[in-house]
Amino acid sequence: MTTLLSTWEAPGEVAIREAIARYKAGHDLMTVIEEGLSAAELDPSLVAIGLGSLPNSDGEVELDAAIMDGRDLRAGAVCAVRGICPAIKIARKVMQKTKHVMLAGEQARRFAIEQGFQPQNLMTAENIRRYNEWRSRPEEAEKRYVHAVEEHHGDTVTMLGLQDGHFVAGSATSGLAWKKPGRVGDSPIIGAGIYADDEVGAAGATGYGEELWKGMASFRAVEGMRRGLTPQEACEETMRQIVRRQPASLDMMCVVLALGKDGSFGAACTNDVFPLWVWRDGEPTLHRFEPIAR
Ligand code: SD4
Repeated sequence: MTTLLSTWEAPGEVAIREAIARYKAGHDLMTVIEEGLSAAELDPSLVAIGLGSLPNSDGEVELDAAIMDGRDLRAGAVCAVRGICPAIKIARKVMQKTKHVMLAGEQARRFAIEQGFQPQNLMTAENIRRYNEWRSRPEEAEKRYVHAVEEHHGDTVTMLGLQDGHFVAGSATSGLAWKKPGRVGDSPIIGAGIYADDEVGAAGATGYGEELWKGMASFRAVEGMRRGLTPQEACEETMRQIVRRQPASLDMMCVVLALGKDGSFGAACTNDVFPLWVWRDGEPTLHRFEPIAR
């Protein structure tokens, strides 16, 4: 039995459709997730992941990505990488070719080039236009971006996959738009943005990374399932804990999602409706989760 999950309506659909195609072509689960995320990163029309995504306050796109293998807890991640895409493929290379979990910034870029990745300009006419607009009216433009997230154009793609008892989790993002250069969110952090353990299940997070990281959202949700909670219960417990200890997260979009051994899934969010793509067979379906009660 195979189940794939992918976050957010527009980028999640690009990712899950590519992942399904790779699955049908016979690829292993990690490649399925990697290629799904890569497709979203390489699509310049998606303004918040990979090529053409919204840059930091210097006008530079900085990418974060991570992948984790539930079989043996191997993981690879990169953060704050400039000018190379897709970051998820660099993350997988970190896992495969080094003894480390994460490489950062300029040295991650250097590693990627050593591995044969080509540097490229990740700014497109559209994200230059948005950046210039933000620079000219920072407060207004920032508000509009926050509105865009609320309208479900969410950015980070977090994918969870289950195949015959084996889990893989992956994430790719350019982080928050207009972030401080060098800022890293939850997405590439194992335990915060993703976690996978074949003993239990997998979980991921998306939304305001500082809150999700402080709350260790993904690890907490997996550990909830280890204690016997369903994925939905584990996500709700995680989000309630985050809200209890970090009340400001109620007013931000914070999401945790989880996938259990029986293929059941769940998600819990604050502030707004969260769209999640789910595929088992046939066409992927979009599920919408209401924010937890205040
Ligand atoms: C971050 N968690 O960098 C990411 C952003 C995100 O939907 O998930 N946006 O904080």
